[in-house]
Amino acid sequence: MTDYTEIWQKLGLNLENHAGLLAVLSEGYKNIYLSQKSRPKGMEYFDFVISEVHGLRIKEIADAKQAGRKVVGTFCVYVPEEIVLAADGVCIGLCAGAEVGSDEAEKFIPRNTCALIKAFMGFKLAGLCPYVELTDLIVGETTCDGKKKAYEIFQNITGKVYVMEIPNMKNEESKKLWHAEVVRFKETVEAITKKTITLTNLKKGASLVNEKRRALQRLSGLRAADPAPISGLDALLVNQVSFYDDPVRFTEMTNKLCIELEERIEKGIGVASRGARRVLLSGSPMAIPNWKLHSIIEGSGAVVVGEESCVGERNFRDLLDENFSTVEEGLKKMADRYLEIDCACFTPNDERLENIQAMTKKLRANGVIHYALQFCTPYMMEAYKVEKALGSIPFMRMETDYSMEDVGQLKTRVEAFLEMVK
Ligand code: BJ8
Repeated sequence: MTDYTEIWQKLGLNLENHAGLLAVLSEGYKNIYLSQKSRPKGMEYFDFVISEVHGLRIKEIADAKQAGRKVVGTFCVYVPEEIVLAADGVCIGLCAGAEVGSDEAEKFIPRNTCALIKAFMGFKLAGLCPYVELTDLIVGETTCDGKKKAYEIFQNITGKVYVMEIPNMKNEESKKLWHAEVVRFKETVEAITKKTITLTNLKKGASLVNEKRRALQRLSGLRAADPAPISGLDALLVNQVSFYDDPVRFTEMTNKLCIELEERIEKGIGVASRGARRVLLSGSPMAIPNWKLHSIIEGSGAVVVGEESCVGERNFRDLLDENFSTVEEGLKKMADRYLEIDCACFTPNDERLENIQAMTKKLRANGVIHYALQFCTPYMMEAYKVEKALGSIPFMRMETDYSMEDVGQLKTRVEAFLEMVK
């Protein structure tokens, strides 16, 4: 195995804690992922990516930086990746899905902050995130209150935070504001990368991101089959990796996986038996390595067939219309495309309800579990409307965080819910 200590050292990581983190991650992965039965062979690539998540991928990004490319970190699917790629930058998601560095984070932010925010602060403060260290720009957004205020503190800590103003409504005035924000972001990326975004490279960026979205849409569509050709755990992993991996390679490997899944469907091969209970998960995003709920549900004999989440459908549902003939027109279409995203931070947000209904139908889900991270007010609040919109479809809400303390309790609730779904 390659030794990456030198890179980690240069990035200023806490080597002792980092070794501990990798050991826990690798053990967890072995128990949750490698123990699954009947996995598609195409998942070997994603296993490899995880085994190298702080290794080879970090080296690739460090090499790209050496070659003069800039690295942009993001926390939200509203940030247009196309713009970063158009300027030959590297775009990476910085959300974290493990309870790490909470004590450190709680010196800056309240205890009752959602786990996702605590984790990205904690990873940085405990010296455990090579991605944050590699970034030239960290893009925040005015979505939920927790993130908005945490970015102010994160700016004090890192000195490289830039915030995009995301409106709370989708009226004409909000659209204008958001369009101006997309233009401002383009100018910021140009200034950081010292590259001009031309029509040609904007179209290239748009095409790369759309291809990635198409591959994820293809994967999502295949999960409608019964028996399900891939576990929810594996599909979640592919979605999580989409935020870190090289986009061209990721798209190629996801499409390759989809070819294998198509063959499986044709032969009737699945990860669970035909007629197994099918669950749609809806709500807050699940960043790597947050595999907790999928693992509980699939460990109870059901299969997760979709994620109505930003680490899932919300990230790839809409393509960008590539039919534009000026940079200005491209940015306008981009602003429109991103404002279609149905995050619970918006009001009203009825399109999310329609999307959940459509997904439930398309994926032939027998029940919906609404997942909200504790203290994630937008999603916790919206659960009420989701339940109403689903009518007689079995529905359960869950609120949890990244700790493992409530696993037993959640398992009992999931098992009781699955009885209803039968
Ligand atoms: S578009 S869901 S990625 S904001 S879980 S930090 S909302 S308290 S992550 Fe999100 Fe963009 Fe919306 Fe998607 Fe706040 Fe909730 Fe925590 Fe969250």
